[in-house]
Amino acid sequence: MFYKKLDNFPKDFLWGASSAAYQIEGAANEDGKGPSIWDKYTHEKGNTYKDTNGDVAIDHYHHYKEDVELMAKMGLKAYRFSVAWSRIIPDGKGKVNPKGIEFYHNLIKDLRDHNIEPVLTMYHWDLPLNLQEKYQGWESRETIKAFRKYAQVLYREFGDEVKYWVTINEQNVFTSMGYRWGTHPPKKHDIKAMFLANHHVNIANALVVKDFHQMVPDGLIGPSFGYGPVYPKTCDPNDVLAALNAQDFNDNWWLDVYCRGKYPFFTKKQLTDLGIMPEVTAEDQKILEDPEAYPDYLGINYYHGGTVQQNRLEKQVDDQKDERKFNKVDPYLMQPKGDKAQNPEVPMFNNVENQYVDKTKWGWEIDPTGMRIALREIYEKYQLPIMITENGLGALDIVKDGKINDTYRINYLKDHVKAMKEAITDGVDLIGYCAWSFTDLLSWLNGYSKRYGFVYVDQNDNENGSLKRIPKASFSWYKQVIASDGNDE
Ligand code: BGP
Repeated sequence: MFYKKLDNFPKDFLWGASSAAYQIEGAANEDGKGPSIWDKYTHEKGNTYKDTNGDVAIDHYHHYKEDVELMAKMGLKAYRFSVAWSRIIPDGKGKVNPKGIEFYHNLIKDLRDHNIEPVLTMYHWDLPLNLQEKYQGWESRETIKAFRKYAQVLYREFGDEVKYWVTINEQNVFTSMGYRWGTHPPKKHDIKAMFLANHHVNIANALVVKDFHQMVPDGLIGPSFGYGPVYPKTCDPNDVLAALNAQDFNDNWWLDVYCRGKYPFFTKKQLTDLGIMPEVTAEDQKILEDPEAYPDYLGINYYHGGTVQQNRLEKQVDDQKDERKFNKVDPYLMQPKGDKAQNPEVPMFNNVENQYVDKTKWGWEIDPTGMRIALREIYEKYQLPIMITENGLGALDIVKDGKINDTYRINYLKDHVKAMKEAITDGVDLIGYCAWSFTDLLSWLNGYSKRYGFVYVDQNDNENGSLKRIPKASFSWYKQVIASDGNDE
């Protein structure tokens, strides 16, 4: 901080909170919903912590009215949720399921009735299973077609009711975890497949953004990207160069494509030399570079950054397979192992610990200044309004005398709210903040014990909780933040 006085948050700032369909809805087989790749994956033994799954989750499908009621009580201005593709089109590409459409109409209406701005994510990882089984999911261009059709259904149905749209959640995370690290479906260990799938997601993203601009001219659309700034371990120019490499490989690789329609030259050259760069046809390039396919704003999920050094590991990279499994080491900090083409970043940079920041119980760095740095970097590069679409603390919460006194979460969020205020004072065009998460929910790989919510939900790793909702201390704190437009944190 170097200002004596910070600017205020804008009056119309979207103070919000987030969720994702698979993590909250439950009702996995109800009202015509088809299975998704996550329904299958979580039912295979050993894939998730204590084999937890989203069959019931926190049963938001049946409790959504109560949940929206709580949002209204908190004074929430925006709520980010995702639509389950296989609720809308059960097999991913065929008939539309009216019951699925109805559910989201009801939810959106309820939000609007309570003056809560819906922020709709179209894809938060739960690909319809049929598309995976029939076409190998994102490895096939058939999935691009299916996604485009699905997006058009959403635009037609909800285009009048929803202004803020998110195309794809954390493309960097689900492609790496799914195709490279084998910890998400489709559980592959094939980096070439990862970059191919990723390229197809890029094309799908560009096409649906362009369609959106035609079909929902008054709306705003963008991806939600999991961004982390990269720090060099020392000022040794070789470490600084490693940080530049890592930023290109971890961040620009996605954001440059979304916002400029081009893969950044450095990483592209490395992947091409290793024979793992996907083919980009002239038609693809045209789709990506069409300014109508550029986002209107950027959704940024910020948890923390990373620190790197020049390569010193080439020969001694540990096998972290077991640790990776339940995400104790977080997805951004995976250390590669094995052959070169499968691990292109090894010569470019090595991930190391940052001695200046604390960590959560799950090993995630706590770095609010990194959020300010992220906002500055992104805004400087792409000059687009930014919405923080996720940020929060995963912790074990204890209920004592019917209350949850989560001061650690309040402190975490307070520091991040301050970092946003500093970024706004720096001049960043920040339009909203959706904390992760509104209620407690299913953590993809960590079950129900790693909690993020403002609202405690009595659900557990045996999946037999009462589902009772209890606002935590952080609920009252955030309510006050919102009521004071962020000036009283
Ligand atoms: C992000 C995802 C969210 C959420 C969050 C916390 O990557 O977009 O869906 O899960 O991380 O992650 P976790 O539940 O693993 O702690």
